[in-house]
Parts: sequence; C-alpha cells; structure tokens
Amino acid sequence: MVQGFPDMPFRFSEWSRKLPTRRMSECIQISFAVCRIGIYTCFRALCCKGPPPPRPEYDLVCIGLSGAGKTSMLSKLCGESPENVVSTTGFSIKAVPFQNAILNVKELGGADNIRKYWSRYYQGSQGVIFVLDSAASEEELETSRKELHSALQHPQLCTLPFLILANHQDKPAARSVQEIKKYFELEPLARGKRWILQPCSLDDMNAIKDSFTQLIHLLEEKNPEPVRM
Ligand SMILES: Nc1nc2c(ncn2[C@@H]2O[C@H](COP(=O)(O)OP(=O)(O)OP(=O)(O)O)[C@@H](O)[C@H]2O)c(=O)[nH]1
Ligand SMILES: [Mg+2]
Repeated sequence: MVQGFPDMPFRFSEWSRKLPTRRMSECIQISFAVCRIGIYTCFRALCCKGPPPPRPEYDLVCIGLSGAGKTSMLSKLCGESPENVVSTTGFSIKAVPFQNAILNVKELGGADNIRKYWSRYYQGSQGVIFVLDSAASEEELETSRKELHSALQHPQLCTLPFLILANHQDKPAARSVQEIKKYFELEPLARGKRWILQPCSLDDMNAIKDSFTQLIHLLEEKNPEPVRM
C-alpha cells in the first residue's frame, strides 16, 4: 500500500481507485451528449423540414368520340369508381395527380352535337389526350380518324404532344396497335410531332399510367425528340 503525505486531503490509492469510475462517468456524459445531438438532428430532419416542392401543373385537353372511355379512364386515374359514369354533356375538368406533376385535364364530350364546339376549348392547352374505341365499327373508326386528323392539324394543337389511347383492347373485335397506326395514318400525319400511341383498356390501368408518365416526360422536355411510339 502506498502511503500519502499525512497532510494531503486524499491518499493515492483512493485516487487511483476512483479513476476508472470517473472515466466511465465522463464517457457516459459524452455518450448522452452525442445521443442528444443525434435525436435533435433526426427531429429536425423529420419534423422541421419545409413542405415538399410544388409539383408542376399542365393543362391538357381530352377528346375522342362518345363512348371511347374518356370519363371512365380519368375517373379511375383519380381513384374514383368508373361505375355510373354518364355521357359528358359539354365538358368536365379533373385534376389528375401523378408523382411528378398534376394534370388538369379538360374532357370534351364526344357526342355529335358537341364535337363541333371542341375547338373553342383548345386555347391554353399544353398537351392533348385522344381516346378511341379500338373495337368500334368501321364508320365510327372513320369519324374518329377524321377528328384526330383535324386535332393534329389545328393551329392551337399542332405543336403540342399527343397521347393517343387505343382503348377497349379487352374486346375481341379490338384492332391491334399496328392496325390502328396504319388506319389512322399516324406515321405520315404526325411526322415531326411528339406523340405516343398506347393500346389499353379500363382493366389495365398500369399501361394507362405508364403512358401518362411518358406524356409528362414529353411535357417536361425542352428539346423534344420528334416521335414516340
Ligand atoms: N369493355 C370496355 N368498356 C369500356 C372501356 N373504357 C370504357 N368503357 C365503357 O364505355 C362506356 C362509355 O365510357 P365513357 O367513359 O362514358 O366514355 P366517354 O368517352 O367519356 O364518352 P362521352 O362522355 O359521351 O364523350 C362505359 O360504359 C364504360 O364502362 C374499356 O376499355 N373496355
Ligand atoms: Mg365522358
């Protein structure tokens, strides 16, 4: 045993016994401090960060003959039931949310007596969605072809990206995407334009969502490639 000086307030042996305890308490204090900083940082990251950046919004016009499936499709994209959908008289607007953008889609009713007014509602559009019934009669398909051609050539739409949805693919009478492309003469007519042709049906919302994502890419592009299929 090491003897201390008689007038010293503590003995060396006592001090050396206390040393590990002191180190331990220091270590504990430092650990607590580190933990406090960690918790504070996490809290700030989780709770104090600002709102997410706003998603860009695009105004689109959605056209196609009556019964093509415009309202049903847009309702499903908005998470609404497509049942009890009635024919659109005039127009209806839906804000369709996607991860990177919000699409404000103005659907124009496709009945004979409404189609002649379509062009009055084109102004301000940044893109076009054209829906067609791939299983329609020859006569209806011809009307649909004429309407698509006049939309593609319209001064307010001709420079915009087009999403052409060949809907009703679930029906046995549906034409294939190649048949539609040929029948609608898309290659010569839409050359130099930005367009997507997507076969789809109401049962396969993934294909519809994918094509909308492609359309959003076209809307975002500053130096677009001319044609997409
Ligand atoms: N089998 C089948 N039926 C569909 C499909 N898409 C829509 N329909 C049906 O077609 C009918 C007409 O659909 P709507 O969504 O009203 O068509 P629309 O293009 O909005 O018609 P208008 O508003 O009159 O211009 C509804 O009974 C839908 O359930 C599809 O892909 N396959
Ligand atoms: Mg409708």
